[in-house]
Amino acid sequence: MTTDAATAVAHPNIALIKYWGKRDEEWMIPAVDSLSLTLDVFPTTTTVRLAPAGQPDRVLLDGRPAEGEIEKRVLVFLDMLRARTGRREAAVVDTRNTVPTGAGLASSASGFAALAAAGAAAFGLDAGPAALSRLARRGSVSAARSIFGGWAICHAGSGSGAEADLGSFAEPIAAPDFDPALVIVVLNAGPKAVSSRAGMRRTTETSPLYRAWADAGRADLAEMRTALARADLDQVGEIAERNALGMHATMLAARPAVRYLSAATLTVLDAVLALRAAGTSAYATMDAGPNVKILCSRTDAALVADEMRAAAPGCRVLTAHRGPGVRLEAVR
Ligand code: 2P0
Repeated sequence: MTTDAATAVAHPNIALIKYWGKRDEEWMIPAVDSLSLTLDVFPTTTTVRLAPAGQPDRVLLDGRPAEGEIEKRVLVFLDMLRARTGRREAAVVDTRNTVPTGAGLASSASGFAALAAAGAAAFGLDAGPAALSRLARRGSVSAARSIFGGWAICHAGSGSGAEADLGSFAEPIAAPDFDPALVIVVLNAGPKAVSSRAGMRRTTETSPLYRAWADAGRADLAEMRTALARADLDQVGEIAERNALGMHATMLAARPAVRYLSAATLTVLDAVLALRAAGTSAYATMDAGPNVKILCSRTDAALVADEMRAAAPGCRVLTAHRGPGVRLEAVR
C-alpha cells in the first residue's frame, strides 16, 4: 500500500469584481475577469491520501461521507488529477470546513484551492502557483484566486478548450498600502436553494442584462486596479458595490429570476447607506447568498459591525482582513 498523502490549508476569497458566468463549462472557463481579496477567516483543511488502485475513492466532509453534487465534483477532480499524472491510485479526501458549506461564503473557493494543493502534492504533480491556480479553477473558478493571499485577479483568457485553459488563471496583485477590513454579516448560513453553477447558467442563457453587465465589468476592473494601487477606499468601495449590484440585477432579470438577496439583505444595505450618509466609508458586496460583506477601514470596522448587529439583531457579524494563500502542512 502506498502512503502518499498531503494536507493543505486554504482560505476563502471575496470578489470585488465578480465572476458570474462561464464561457466553457467543461473546462471551467469564466466568461469575465474577476478580482478578489483572500481572507484570514474560515479556513478549509484538506488531506488527500492515496489508496491502492481499484478501491473506490472516498470523500469526507467534516467527518461524514459527502453526498450529491459536492461528492461528484470532488470525484471528477480526482479523475482529472489521475489523467494528468498517469497514476491510477484511488484517493481518500478528508475536508474540514470552518465556513458553512454552500451558503455563499466561498466554501468552494477555499475547498477546491485546498484540494488542488493537497491533491497535486499527493499525486506528485509538480505545479507552480499559476499551474496550481489553473488546476483549482477546474474544481471551482473562484478557487483559482484562493491559491494566492491578499489581492488576486483571475483572467478569463481567450479561446476555448485547452487553449482557454492555459490563459485562465489567477495571479496576485500588489496593493501593499491597501489593507482594509471586511465586515461579514451572516444572515443565513444554510445551503442556497440554487447552486452558483445553476444560477449562473440560467443568467447567461436567459438574462437580457447579462451582456451589459459583463461589458461594464471590463471598465470596472480597469478602474479598480487604479483605485487599489492608490489605496483609495471610497473608489474601491464604489466600484465593488456597483459591480455586485449589477451582477444581482442580471440574475433578477433571468427567466425565471435567480434571487439570492433576501429582505434582511436589503435591511443591511439600508444600514450601509445610512452609515455612508453619516460620513463613514462603508460599501457592500453580496455573492450567491443573502449574506453581506462590508468593505471599510480597519479603524471603522468595530463601528460598522455594531451598526450591522443593530440592523439585523441575532445575526453573526465578524470582521475579516487580508489573509494568506494556500499552503501545505504536516499531514493530519
Ligand atoms: C465570485 N461567485 O466571483 C462569484 C460572485 C458568487 C458570486 O464564484 O461553478 O462556486 O464552482 O465556478 O466559483 C461562486 O461560484 O462557481 C462565485 P463554480 P463558484 O466569487
